[in-house]
Amino acid sequence: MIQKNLKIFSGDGIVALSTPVGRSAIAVIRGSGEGIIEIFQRSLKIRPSILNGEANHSYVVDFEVGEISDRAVATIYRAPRSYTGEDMIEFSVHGNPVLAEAIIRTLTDNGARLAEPGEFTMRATANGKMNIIEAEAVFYTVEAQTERALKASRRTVKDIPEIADARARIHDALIKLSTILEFPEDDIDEIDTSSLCAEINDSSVLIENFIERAECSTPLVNGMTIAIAGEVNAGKSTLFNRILGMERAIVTPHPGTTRDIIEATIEISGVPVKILDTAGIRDSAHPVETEGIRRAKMAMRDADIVIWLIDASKPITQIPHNDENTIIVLNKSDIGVLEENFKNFPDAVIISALTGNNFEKLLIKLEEKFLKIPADSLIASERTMTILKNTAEELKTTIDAMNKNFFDVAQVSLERADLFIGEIFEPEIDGDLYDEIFKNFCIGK
Ligand SMILES: Nc1nc2c(ncn2[C@@H]2O[C@H](COP(=O)(O)OP(=O)(O)OP(=O)(O)O)[C@@H](O)[C@H]2O)c(=O)[nH]1
Ligand SMILES: [Mg+2]
Repeated sequence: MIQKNLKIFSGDGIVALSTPVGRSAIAVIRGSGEGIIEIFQRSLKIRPSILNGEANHSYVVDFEVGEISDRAVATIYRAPRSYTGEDMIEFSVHGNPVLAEAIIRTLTDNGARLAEPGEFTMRATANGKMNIIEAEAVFYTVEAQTERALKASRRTVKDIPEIADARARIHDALIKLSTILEFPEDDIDEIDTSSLCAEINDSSVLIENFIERAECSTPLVNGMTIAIAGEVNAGKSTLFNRILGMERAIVTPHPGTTRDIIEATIEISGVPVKILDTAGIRDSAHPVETEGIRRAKMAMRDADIVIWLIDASKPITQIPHNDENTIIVLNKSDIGVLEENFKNFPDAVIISALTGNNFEKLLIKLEEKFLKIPADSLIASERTMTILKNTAEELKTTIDAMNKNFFDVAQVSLERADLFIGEIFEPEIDGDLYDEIFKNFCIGK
């Protein structure tokens, strides 16, 4: 079943390389849509024929592309029992990019079209194989950089029934309320509306709970950037190396050692974190160092978190960068912290990047301040969050109106809640939705 309102999708035969481009054990070329198995059969001269291949079966076949003959495994899926809900084929060949490209070129020369990024998943959504939250979870699952992000994306799929339950309750309540309002001769005051209110309330609780658990999951998906900044010689590169657990950046006693920004990605509390080591900030006439300082300032501006490092054994010469996204760290505690630095920075974390003393405390502070993500967190896109928040808002209005016996008002807002949440389960698949969700997927997904 293909929806009428599709602008960019028509169920025609599409193909794409579904494995990464490059050399690998196997490359998988995927096809979906009307007549796709026939296109593979004809253009690749597949033997024995797979035209009558059974659904969910794989066949070892011989095929030809130009003068190349080779062997492949063809897995056949038949509509509607496939990922997209259409006829599909997955063609596994030797993982050579030249071969994969030749096959795809032959297929597109013979009537197939190159799939747009995410088009397979978009077709799955259009054909009712998955709802919007599930489709987005496909993206988050593929993109997850940490085990924690992966778990959260799969947990989200597992919890979709809660949102489906909320939707069913909203729908049910709307029908009941409309029935009540259709019979004005009955005295509404005498009608027991408490079960109706309970139903609306329950759906509201389910949705609010989902929103709350998905609210702070952005760092799990997008990761965070931490810039280590401060005066020259404060020990920034030493701290950078300690966080990484390797001698990545050059450390010397000469002030102004680091010029370029050095970047590395690690995982802290299941969050992918990009750490930047930057040039020490001071007044400098040296053009190379000046450029380094300019870049350091840009990195500080763009980072989610700044660790401003101070050599605590000396008086400071720069006013520290300090805002709600900054952690001030007094370094070189092994050679002593000046009284004035203690006094001026009472909330600072005091460490020795050289010996590692108190390093754990810095990590704990980072986690507590910026990386607090609930253990049962979910991942949802901004778009889904807006839909859910709009639904929750309408439900609140409904409950308020019900409590005041303004049943007409309640009906209008309940209707709106029903429409909002419907966008998750029966989305209008069009170019806008494609741009918002599927465009960022890999080709072949
Ligand atoms: N005693 C002591 N020395 C440290 C500590 N951290 C760094 N140092 C020393 O301080 C000097 C400068 O360290 P770096 O890590 O290069 O400092 P930086 O802030 O990156 O310096 P620039 O790149 O020049 O801005 C080196 O000699 C380090 O060994 C520390 O915790 N204790
Ligand atoms: Mg340095």
